[in-house]
This record gives sequence, structure tokens and C-alpha cells, in this order.
Amino acid sequence: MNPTDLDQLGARILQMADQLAAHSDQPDALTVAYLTPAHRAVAAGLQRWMREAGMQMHIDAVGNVVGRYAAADPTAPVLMTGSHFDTVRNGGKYDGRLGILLPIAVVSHLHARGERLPCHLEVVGFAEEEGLRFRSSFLASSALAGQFDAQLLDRADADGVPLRDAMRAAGLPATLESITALARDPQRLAGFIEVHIEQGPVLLERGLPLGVVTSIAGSLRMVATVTGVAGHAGTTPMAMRKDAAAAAAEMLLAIERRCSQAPTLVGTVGMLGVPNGATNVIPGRCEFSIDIRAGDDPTRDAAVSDVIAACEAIAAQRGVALELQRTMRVPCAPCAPALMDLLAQCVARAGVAPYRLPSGAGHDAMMIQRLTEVCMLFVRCGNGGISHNPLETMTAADAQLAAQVFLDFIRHVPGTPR
Ligand code: HGY
Ligand code: MN
Ligand code: MN
Repeated sequence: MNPTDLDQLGARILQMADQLAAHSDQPDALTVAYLTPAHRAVAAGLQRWMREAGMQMHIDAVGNVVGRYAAADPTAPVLMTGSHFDTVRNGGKYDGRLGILLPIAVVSHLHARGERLPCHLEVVGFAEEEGLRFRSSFLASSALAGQFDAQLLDRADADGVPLRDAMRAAGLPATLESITALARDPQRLAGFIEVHIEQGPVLLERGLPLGVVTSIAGSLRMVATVTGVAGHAGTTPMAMRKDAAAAAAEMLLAIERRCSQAPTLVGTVGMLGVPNGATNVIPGRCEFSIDIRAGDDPTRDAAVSDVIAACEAIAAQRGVALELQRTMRVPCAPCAPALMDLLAQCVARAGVAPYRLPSGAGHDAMMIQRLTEVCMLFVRCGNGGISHNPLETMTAADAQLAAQVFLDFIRHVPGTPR
């Protein structure tokens, strides 16, 4: 049994995911934030596997691990693929990583056979997508799309370390010039395909191992700061309080109510805290995050306006101050019809009924879609479709089918720039 044999690719992919999951910022959970020691160890593992698969590889100026499997024709266009290898806190081991490891396994199979493709295949391990350390989702893919936000270089993490210093400590140039130089020339690209776990229950409920993504939901994120008056928990009558946490709780329920009003609309308060709080002190300040998404921008933007109005009304009624700072706005990204159709044909050739579905999760593909045409192949998630959770799981059999479909797709992508 050779790991580069076609029928071994699924098992090989899961084995590599297990090996990467051994690196974490935390001893008791899988957390890999941008440019931490665990993050650099994962990057080194990806580099090693890319080299063994016969790719030329390098680490670029934002820490992406970039592998290239050259076409026979030097003038061929470049087909990009990849996903991210950073994680959320206490995350799963397939989110992002599947989209890097699967192409590496497939290239190792091609390399073993001495087969070349109609396009140069560029496999990108994106170094940062989740935004955990610097609240900077899609940092790595934005650099390749020529959309890097220069202000990020001065943004500090929870320990006060600016991004620029974290990059320098990781041996990266940490200059804006070196980052803007990463922008890809769309004229050289034949497109982008991302393989990702679905992170939801749809394929599982339909008994399907694979799905073709139609569009990727765009999200708008804000940080809310509610300022009331700290006071004695025992002596301050309830009617005289300006309780920042109680106001935030009412705002959270208003967000939940408004974001329950449309099928693809979702709203989440993932972080909420009382800085320097104490049991016997009425919260004078409360901070929370807001993430609102929908299958189309108008639905999402209408909900954002209503949420802002509702929170401002609650603040006025309770006599507290509210500051809302927008931290991200990524428009919905449609997948390219021609690439979706080709991918659906490859799925059908693998004996799976092609099923098309939208993505509620954000992906690097939505940033690369600003550069070239994109498509996504979803792979079934087990455990009820749970993700951003250590219970995230998938099967080797589904990874095997996805690898066969991916191989079929990269053999047939028209070698013409899109
Ligand atoms: O938030 C998302 O949808 C992605 O997992 N970063
Ligand atoms: Mn994720
Ligand atoms: Mn992901």
C-alpha cells in the first residue's frame, strides 16, 4: 500500500490532518493562531509534504505556504487552489486544512505517475483566515487578491504585539511593499477551487458525500462597546442603574430576533465581556462582537441597519452610551457558473448525484473571487454537521471521493485565463 496510490488518498489526507492537529497553542485543545510557534510548526509540515509531492514551494511575505506543481507547458496559466491552516479557538482539524492536504495528496499521486496538468497548479496554505489573533479575517488571501489593508500592520493582538512585530518575529519582511508584491496577475489565472468541509448538516441530512457551492455568504462584523455607570451591587436600587451588561443582553436578544426573520440570515454574538468586572459591582462597561450574514448583501445590510437602530434605541432608553465599530465587511461571493458546471460533471463522474448549495460560512475563495473565477467543493461533515468545535469530523471515504473529483477537475480545467 503506497500513500500516493489513488485509492489511498482519502486515508492519507486524514492521517496528515491528524499529524497537523498535534500542533496547538493550547495543550488541551486545537487552537492555532496566526504566526504562533504552533502555526509555524504546521507551516513546516505543509512545506515538507509539498516538497515530497514534487512541488516547488516557499513561504511568502504573509506566511502563506505556497506550492507549485508545474505544467508541461511553461506558458500554461495557473490554476490556484488551497485553504487556510489557522484555526478558531478549540476548533476542528479539518476546517481549512482539508483544502490544503487534499491537493497535496493528489499532486503526490500525479508526481508518482510523472503526470503533468494543463495548468500550473498553485496550492496555497493560507496563513490566516479566521482572524483569531488580530481580528483580521482573510488577511492572507487578501494579500494575494491585492486587497491587503495596510492599517492591519499596526493592529495589536491581546498581548499588545503589533502585527508588524509578529511578522518580523516569524522571520517575515513585515513591509507593506513585500505584501503588496504578492498580488496575483488575474491574466495568468485559470481560476481557483477550494475544497472545504461543509461545516453544516445539509449534505449529511441528504446522504450526500459532496456538494457544489453556488455562493458564499458575505458577513459584516462589528464590535459594540456599551458604557453605563459602575456602582454598588448592594446599595443601588434597580430603577437607578445604568447597567451596561443588562443593556448588552437586551441588545443581544434584539439581534437574535431580527436575524431570525429571513431564511439565509444569521446573527451571532460570539464574544461578550465585562472588562475588569466584579461580582459586587454593577457593570459600567460591556463589550461584545456582532457577526451578521446572509445569502445576499441586501438582506444582510437591511438587517444590519435594523440591528443598529434597535441597539441605539435600547441604549437611549436605558441611559447608556453605545459605540459600534465596524471591523469587517465582505460582500457575498458568487461561484463561477462554468467552473460549477465542470465541478458538477466531475462529481457525477465519481458516481455522486451533483447537489448545489450556498455556503453560510466564509472562505478564502470569497477573497480570491475578487481576482479570478472561483468554485468550491464541499465535503460532508459528520456529527450533525458541527464545526468550529473539536467534534468536527469527516470520513476517509468522503475524502477519497473528494480527491478523485478534484483530480478529475484539475485535469479538465480549460487552460485559459478567466
Ligand atoms: O467565520 C467563518 O465563516 C469562517 O469560518 N472564517
Ligand atoms: Mn472556520
Ligand atoms: Mn474554514
